[in-house]
Amino acid sequence: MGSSPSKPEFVTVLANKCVTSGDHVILQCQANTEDVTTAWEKDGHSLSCVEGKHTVKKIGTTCVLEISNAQESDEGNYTITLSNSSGSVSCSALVRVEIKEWRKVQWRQDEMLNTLKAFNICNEVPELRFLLYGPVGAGKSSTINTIRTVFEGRQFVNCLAAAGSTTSHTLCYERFRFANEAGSFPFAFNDIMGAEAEDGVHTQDIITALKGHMKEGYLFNSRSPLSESNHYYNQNPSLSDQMHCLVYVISADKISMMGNDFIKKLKSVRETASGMGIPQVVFMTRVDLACPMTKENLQNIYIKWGHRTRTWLKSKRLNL
Ligand SMILES: Nc1nc2c(ncn2[C@@H]2O[C@H](COP(=O)(O)OP(=O)(O)OP(=O)(O)O)[C@@H](O)[C@H]2O)c(=O)[nH]1
Ligand SMILES: [Mg+2]
Repeated sequence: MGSSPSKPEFVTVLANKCVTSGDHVILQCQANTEDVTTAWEKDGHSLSCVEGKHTVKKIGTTCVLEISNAQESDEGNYTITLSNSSGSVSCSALVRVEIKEWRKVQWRQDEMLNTLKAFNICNEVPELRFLLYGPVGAGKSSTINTIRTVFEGRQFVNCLAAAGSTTSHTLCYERFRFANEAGSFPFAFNDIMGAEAEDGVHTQDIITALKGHMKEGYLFNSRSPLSESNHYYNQNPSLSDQMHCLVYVISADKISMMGNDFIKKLKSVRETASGMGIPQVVFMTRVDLACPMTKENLQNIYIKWGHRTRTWLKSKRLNL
């Protein structure tokens, strides 16, 4: 009768890897005996080896998985199980794939801020107007607070920002202007109720505001849009009542949870704004809550989250 093989054990285990897209990844460990079979898993499922992508090897007691040309889809938790008739043992490692930075950013604010502070506007409109639009709790009010803090050079928390809630904290149409000792800046930001599938701001109200028909102080009603007979309806808006830029405020940590109803609303608003020739930008908030890399350093935004968000927007045919 032959003796049983030694129970499998690890002499060395798999190590976590953090690589850049395109890199060749080698995961390897060493067993205490050659008399083992190996099985690899990714994220709890048996690894489907793809030709030209994965290479599994066992050389003596060394067990290797090679992943060529690493891409974001190769990220995950890889597990190897060593087995023989005496038992089995597993160990795992995380593979993280960083996307190469796709946008170079000038992180110092001074130059941009000085240019904006010195910005002179023509006589036809006294200020450029920005309308903020996005889901409930996306950070619209906080964005206005932040811009005001940057312009006025002191912490500002007037434009109320709410802690996590499913209904909008901002209920009233308001305009925020900024000023410092030297005078006021020719920019004004309009805060509105969050857009949600049912209880949020009515899409028609966004269009009304874009066209300059909505007067400040109007209390949003998600069930019926502002009517032409309402006191807050401006019948003859001038160029300075209209919006000059539409800012989509989107929270990075909730972007994948945005429902199709909201996407439909967003598309309809976007079509109107584009038809009016209004420039549109996306302002991404809460990026610190989106992934550990941005929490650690916000400057990682254009490595990972910016890329994911751009890909997501493209998948929804929203190339903003
Ligand atoms: N961690 C983190 N929290 C943020 C950020 N921006 C906003 N928040 C928080 O998110 C919550 C919602 O922010 P608000 O500014 O009230 O969002 P809103 O879009 O105005 O929300 P409604 O008016 O209710 O539609 C608040 O608790 C903010 O403090 C951010 O960049 N990082
Ligand atoms: Mg708000």
